[in-house]
Amino acid sequence: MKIKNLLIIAIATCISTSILVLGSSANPVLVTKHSQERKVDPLDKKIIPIIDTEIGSILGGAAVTPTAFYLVGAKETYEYIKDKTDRITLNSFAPVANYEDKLKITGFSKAGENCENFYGVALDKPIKGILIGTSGNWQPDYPKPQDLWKKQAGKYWQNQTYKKVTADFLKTKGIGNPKVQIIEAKKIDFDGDGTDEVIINAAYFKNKTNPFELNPGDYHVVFVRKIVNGKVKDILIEGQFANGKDVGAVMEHDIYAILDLEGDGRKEIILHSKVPEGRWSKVFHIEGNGFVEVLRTGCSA
Ligand SMILES: [Ca+2]
Ligand SMILES: [Ca+2]
Repeated sequence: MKIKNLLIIAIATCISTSILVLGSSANPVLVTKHSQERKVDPLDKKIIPIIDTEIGSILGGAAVTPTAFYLVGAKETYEYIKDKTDRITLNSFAPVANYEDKLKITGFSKAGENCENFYGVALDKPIKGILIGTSGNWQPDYPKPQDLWKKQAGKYWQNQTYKKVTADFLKTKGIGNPKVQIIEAKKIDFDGDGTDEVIINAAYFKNKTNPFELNPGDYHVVFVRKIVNGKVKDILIEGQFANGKDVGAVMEHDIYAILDLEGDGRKEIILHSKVPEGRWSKVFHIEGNGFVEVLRTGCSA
């Protein structure tokens, strides 16, 4: 059985465990793995590039071998694709999926001094979004996240239940009397267990005129509310809390995309984060009942 078929079966059956044994013992075993800059079996491996054109860089890659598929970092992806660009075609997968628009890589650019995992990419068309190589033979055919509240300048979600949930979570992070401002909220089944999770993005900054200084009570938080063993659990994705201990500049996050980047049936969160003089794209992967950052690219001034 070809790896292409294996991938399709894996996605169609929405695997929820990390190991899927297909058919009899004579058939291959499909294993999924996740970690950053992972050690890789080089045998017959191919790496499907994942590019974030908002940042203008390789975000990482989906590595496919006869026995595994998993995410790898930008450096490893760049090394693999740098002399194969004529054979690579990309589709836009998020925020708007557009399978018709085929894109080609026309060149690479060097990173500036204050960049992390930055491998700049030039394309033949000016498209904004997350692009994935088409040779992975999977499509993110999951239901799109349901927008409970869409981002609107100066307007916040007034749902009393989720305002209380957010306030209670902020209190656990040392924000005693939080001013709750929910910027965006989405519902989706991240891990394919049949139950939706809710992701909340909330922030309050008393005074943004000096973005290098936080005031007590300032915060920005992205968290996921998930049912774990019949009980709700709030899981921190990214956060900054001016609670007397955590200091820093104003940092803002956008839930840029929710997408299964490597086709293992679990959706990754792609956050865009910015500080006054820098911005990053970060990928968080659901692992058990938590989320771990697995990829990051970006630069500061
Ligand atoms: Ca779920
Ligand atoms: Ca995934």
